[in-house]
Amino acid sequence: MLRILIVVTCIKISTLASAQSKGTTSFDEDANSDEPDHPIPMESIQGVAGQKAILPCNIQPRESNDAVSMVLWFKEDSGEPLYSYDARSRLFGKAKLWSAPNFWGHRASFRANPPAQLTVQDLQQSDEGVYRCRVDFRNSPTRNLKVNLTVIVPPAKPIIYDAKRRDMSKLLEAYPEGADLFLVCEVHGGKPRPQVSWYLESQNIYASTEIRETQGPNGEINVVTISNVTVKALTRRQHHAKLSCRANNTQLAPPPTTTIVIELNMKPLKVEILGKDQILSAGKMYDVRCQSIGSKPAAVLTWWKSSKQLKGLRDKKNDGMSLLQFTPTVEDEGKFLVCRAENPKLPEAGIEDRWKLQVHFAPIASLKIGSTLNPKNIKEGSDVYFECNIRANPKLNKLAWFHEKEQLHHNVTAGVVLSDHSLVLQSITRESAGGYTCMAANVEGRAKSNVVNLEVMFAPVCKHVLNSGGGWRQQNATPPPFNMPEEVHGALKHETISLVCEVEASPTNVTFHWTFNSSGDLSDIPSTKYTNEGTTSRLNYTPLTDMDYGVLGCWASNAVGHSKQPCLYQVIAAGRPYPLQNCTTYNLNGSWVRISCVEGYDGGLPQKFVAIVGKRRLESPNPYWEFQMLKPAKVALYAVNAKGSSEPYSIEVVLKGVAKFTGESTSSVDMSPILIGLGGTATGLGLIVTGVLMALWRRHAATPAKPKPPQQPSIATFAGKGEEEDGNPDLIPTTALTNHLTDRKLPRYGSLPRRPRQLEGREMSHDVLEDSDYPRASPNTFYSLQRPHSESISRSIQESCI
Ligand SMILES: *[C@@H]1O[C@H](CO)[C@@H](O)[C@H](O)[C@H]1NC(C)=O
Ligand SMILES: *[C@@H]1O[C@H](CO)[C@@H](O)[C@H](O)[C@H]1NC(C)=O
Ligand SMILES: *[C@@H]1O[C@H](CO)[C@@H](O)[C@H](O)[C@H]1NC(C)=O
Ligand SMILES: *[C@@H]1O[C@H](CO)[C@@H](O)[C@H](O)[C@H]1NC(C)=O
Ligand SMILES: *[C@@H]1O[C@H](CO)[C@@H](O)[C@H](O)[C@H]1NC(C)=O
Ligand SMILES: *[C@@H]1O[C@H](CO)[C@@H](O)[C@H](O)[C@H]1NC(C)=O
Ligand SMILES: *[C@@H]1O[C@H](CO)[C@@H](O)[C@H](O)[C@H]1NC(C)=O
Ligand SMILES: CC(=O)N[C@H]1CO[C@H](CO)[C@@H](O)[C@@H]1O
Repeated sequence: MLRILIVVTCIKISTLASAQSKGTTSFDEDANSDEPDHPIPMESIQGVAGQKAILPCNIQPRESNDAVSMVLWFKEDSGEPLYSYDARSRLFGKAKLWSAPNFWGHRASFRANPPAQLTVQDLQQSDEGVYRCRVDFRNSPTRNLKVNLTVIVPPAKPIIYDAKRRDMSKLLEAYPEGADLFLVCEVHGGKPRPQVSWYLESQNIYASTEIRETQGPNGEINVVTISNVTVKALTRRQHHAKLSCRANNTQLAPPPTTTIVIELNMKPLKVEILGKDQILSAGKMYDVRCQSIGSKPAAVLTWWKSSKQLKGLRDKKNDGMSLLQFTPTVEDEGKFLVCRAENPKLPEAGIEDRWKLQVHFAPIASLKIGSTLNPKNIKEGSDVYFECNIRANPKLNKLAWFHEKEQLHHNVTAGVVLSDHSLVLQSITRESAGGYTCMAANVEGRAKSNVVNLEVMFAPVCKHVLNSGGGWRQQNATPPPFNMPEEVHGALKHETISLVCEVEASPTNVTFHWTFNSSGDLSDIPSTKYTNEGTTSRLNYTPLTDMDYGVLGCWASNAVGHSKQPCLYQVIAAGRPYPLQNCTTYNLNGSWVRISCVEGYDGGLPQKFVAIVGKRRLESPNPYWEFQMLKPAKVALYAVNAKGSSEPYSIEVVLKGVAKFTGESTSSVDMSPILIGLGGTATGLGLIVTGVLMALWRRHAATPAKPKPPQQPSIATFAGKGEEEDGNPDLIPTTALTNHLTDRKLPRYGSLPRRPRQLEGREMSHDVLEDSDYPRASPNTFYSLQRPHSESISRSIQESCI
């Protein structure tokens, strides 16, 4: 209603205005616009298909008192009106509107209010064309106006394909960082043909465009505008950037646009092992972490050590983090622990962080003998050195050397030189042999090396030397320079004694030879006389003449050399001791008895004394006894040495008074069973020998020159016998015996104050039982043992001595 009022007002005003300017307006010419000389003015109008278009038409009358009576719309040159505005009815504002139903129909509507225009809704392509608007006035001539309507058809929504012609709007594919992105945008239709352009975010990027026309199934022509774009070397800044394809063919409507979001796979930017500054201790477990950033999808972290992969634990909370439980070993010192970050989608773009491990550990020492030395050929006197090879971190603060359990100290005078990591031993001795170790220590701990056994080769040395016995010590003298005659062996002529020579040597392959030194003359013993076994040589020696008594030397040699000194054995003429003499007994008090005797010749060897009282056996170093007796009894007294026992001295002990000396020395026959019972070592052979000896004795006894009582052996006896036997070589020279008896020494051999070890060792088994081997007769018999014809006897004596 309001609008109508306004329209009415306007028309009144315009009517007034046109009345005032009547006759002066230029519209006069326009009134005859139908004429060909006056072309009809034309206005160009664009409209977008589907939207509305506004077709202007000036219906203003030229004169104010004039008014529009009718407006008609025509298309092109057609005479049929499409639309009409009929204001011929008097009521202004009640004009009649009509639209050709087979053309615009309801889509068109005319507005008379200035600016007068025809609005066409839902524009269609067929609406395009040149329209004429004819305005009829009441008074003025008719006016014609043209409108050239262009219908713009917007293109279809662009479709973006990738190189494989996959529709990118339906695909979410990630591109590797750095790759070139190639995309195709296809736009169907559009009139006029659209301009297809690409935008990265808001920035236009150049893209080539082409147009293809294809024929549809119904013969229609489809136009496709194609634009290819290449985004070179995608950078991580372009991750999630919007890339759009726009198809623009008009300003009147927003251009159809398709946008995709760039998805990138990005390589890790940084990887870092945390806590690389720490120093590790071998054998301890550490948690080592590695962190990586910048990768999409999250980097896979792997651990490596010397191109060997270690198993790490993936941190579940944080994808870019990995934990390694690492226990370094000694070997890891100086090695690199590597953490590698890799994008599984971009395997070639892995990056690493390296950690040079510093592993501290207790030293590891390994000892070896000097490399220039042949450990199998080290001789006494040579110089050796050992090298202690040490691995340690941190540095050592101590290095010590040990020989067996004993620590070695630097001592140049003792030939022990410690330098750096080596030990030098100068001019080694046998004692240097044994196990060597080095021991190293640092803050992490200490460690001993392996044991290196040093073998020292040395020339043979006698195993038993006098020096160890200490005989010289008792004399408070200086030690002998080397091997003194260690063993004194007594032997009768034709008696074979066994001398055992044992040496220490390295290597133990030893050869022996024996020499005999008599009065400074050295002679070799034929090798048939001795047998060698390992480091032992056994010589069976039988002195035949006086010249055969002397010092035997045993010489040994091995690969290193000869023994410096021989092992010496003194062989002296020796036999069983002489019987005791002048024994007396004293009844001390009650049952206590003392017996003392004068000792006879010891046979050349140390002797001891034995009293047999009933079943008791009383030993004494001196011919002196004190013991208890309950009733009177016979007592047998013997002197004993390594060769055997003397004839017994029998005495009847009477209590309360001085005993009566029976002088019976043959009572040993009665004693014999007792002695057997005591000793138990008599052999059948011994008894047989006894028998043989008895027979021999009888034969001797038959000879006229035997007047001396058997219990009274004397020098004269020996001398007389010696003369009788007429230089019999078996006899000990009188002079020698005299010497024996006078000072109990063998000056010629320097008989020793101590008792030979060998004898001491055998002492206990050596008792008066050997009487069974002993001839029950005078000392003559004793010496007759030395006769050559009694070799078997000699042997049996020897056997019993062993
Ligand atoms: C109408 O306009 C179009 C484009 O704007 C043009 O091509 C055509 O020639 C015009 N028609 C006339 C009759 O001027
Ligand atoms: C665009 O890419 C397509 C498919 O790769 C190709 O066939 C076409 O020739 C390209 N056009 C231009 C103008 O590069
Ligand atoms: C769209 O195209 C028209 C010409 O067809 C041009 O004038 C206009 O600037 C374009 N608009 C855009 C946003 O490209
Ligand atoms: C060095 O060795 C010599 C000989 O073995 C010894 O007498 C001396 O005491 C040693 N010196 C030291 C400092 O041990
Ligand atoms: C040492 O003795 C062994 C066997 O007992 C023998 O094989 C080796 O050859 C000997 N070596 C020497 C140097 O005599
Ligand atoms: C042999 O004995 C004499 C003295 O009895 C001695 O001077 C000499 O050194 C000895 N010879 C050897 C090689 O033992
Ligand atoms: C043993 O006694 C006799 C007679 O009493 C005596 O002549 C002799 O010298 C004594 N013998 C010893 C070695 O004392
Ligand atoms: C009872 C007594 O006087 N006994 C002594 C007898 O003599 C021996 C040896 O002198 C002593 O040992 C006893 O004590």
